[in-house]
Amino acid sequence: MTSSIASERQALEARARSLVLPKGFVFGAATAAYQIEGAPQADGKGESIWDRFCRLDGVIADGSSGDIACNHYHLWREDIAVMKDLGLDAYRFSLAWSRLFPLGAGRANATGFAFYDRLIDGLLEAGIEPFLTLYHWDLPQALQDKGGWYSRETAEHFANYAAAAAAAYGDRVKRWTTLNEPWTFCWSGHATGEDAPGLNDGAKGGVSASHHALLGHGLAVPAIRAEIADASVGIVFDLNVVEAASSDPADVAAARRFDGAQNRWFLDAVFKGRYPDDMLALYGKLLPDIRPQDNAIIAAPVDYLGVNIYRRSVIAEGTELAPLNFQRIQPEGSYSAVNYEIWPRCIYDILHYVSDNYAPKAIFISENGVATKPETVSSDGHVWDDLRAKYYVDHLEEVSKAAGEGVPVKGYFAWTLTDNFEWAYGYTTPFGITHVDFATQVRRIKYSGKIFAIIAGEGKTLTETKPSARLA
Ligand code: IFM
Repeated sequence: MTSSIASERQALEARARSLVLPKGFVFGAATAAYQIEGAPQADGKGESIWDRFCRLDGVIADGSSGDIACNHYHLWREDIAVMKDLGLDAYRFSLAWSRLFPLGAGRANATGFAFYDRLIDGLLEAGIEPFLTLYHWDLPQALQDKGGWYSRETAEHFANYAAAAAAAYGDRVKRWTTLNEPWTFCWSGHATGEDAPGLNDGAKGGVSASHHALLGHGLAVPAIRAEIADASVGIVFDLNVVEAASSDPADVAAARRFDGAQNRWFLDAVFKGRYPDDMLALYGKLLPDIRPQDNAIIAAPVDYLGVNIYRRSVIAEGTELAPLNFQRIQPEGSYSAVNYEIWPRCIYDILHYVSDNYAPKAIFISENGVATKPETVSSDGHVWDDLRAKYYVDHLEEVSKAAGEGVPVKGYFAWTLTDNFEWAYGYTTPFGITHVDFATQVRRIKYSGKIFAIIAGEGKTLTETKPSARLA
């Protein structure tokens, strides 16, 4: 190692040690069932839309699937040991709906329920708080066969599944997230077909799926509360900081439409009880059947908002996804392996955007992280992912700044605990703070994980939150 690399690392570690965050701030890492569990048919699990989608030719960059992934279904104890080594306060994971209800509704699968019992008990024994997500994209295929998120019945089945999960785990799990990233699973799955179920139905598909998914969320919130009196229930959106590429009115209007589709559509529905008027007018005939009671159902009060933030979107007028009609402009800068601009300020801006416009009671950064090309273990036995290590410190400094200004940000989850199956990218763009050798399933904490452990453990200075001049 050259002396300049050594001194850069020392400087980064010093920055990690001097981060200031509010008292009680939660540090965790996040995962999703299909991306890590493997064992798609074990112990009575039913087929999910991702099990089916990955069988199609050419949809996954390296032709892979989540069939084995991190084999977390069998190696969950090893993963809890990694979390302990990282000093995590919390672990955000999702349930595979089709492990609990192989057909999505009806017959429950006791062995599927038992798997998450073991995982939750293991986390609690290790002193790690479970943050449970009900839906991270793996709809039971049997429900897809009946219309999936185009059908109102899927929303009702989702609420029943939420109630059953809450009844089973609510004595030990208090933090519940209904949906993870409806924008992505609705639009990439139904408008462009890049993700499961692979439907290419344009904006009509994205809008219809998103309304029924939000309806499912709204029905699930009271269903969870009915089972768990002290539950803290929220939803996770993938939000973008949206900027117009120029002051040309056409670009400004395109940026507004993009912000409307990705951010305001979801935030307005949950926090203001109605979809934004400009987007209702824009979607017009593409809208599904939105019934009079739906707005109130979707706006069931939540205890927190989870924000997944990966990038800013600089938008110009274009031809993508009519009637959104936009194109992405790539400003000069550095980009991750999935071509997202690395721009730490986005996390500060998005925290203010949601806090200033929607005033959620609490906000968690429920995912933030960076993809690289596949990494190798160096001769000294380490995985030196300096870019990712710096990414975390840079982004957490922005979180610290927003928290210091009074934004009620209560925690931060790294995406992701271990390298895993990155959807259409397969295993070509790892995001983990822990390296996985997929041939041997050996886990090895990367340099970024060591930096994260400094922050999560010994490093952070916790302060009482100061009221914000900006928010007062
Ligand atoms: O891997 C995904 C995750 O499933 C949802 N949020 C974005 C991550 C990185 O692309």
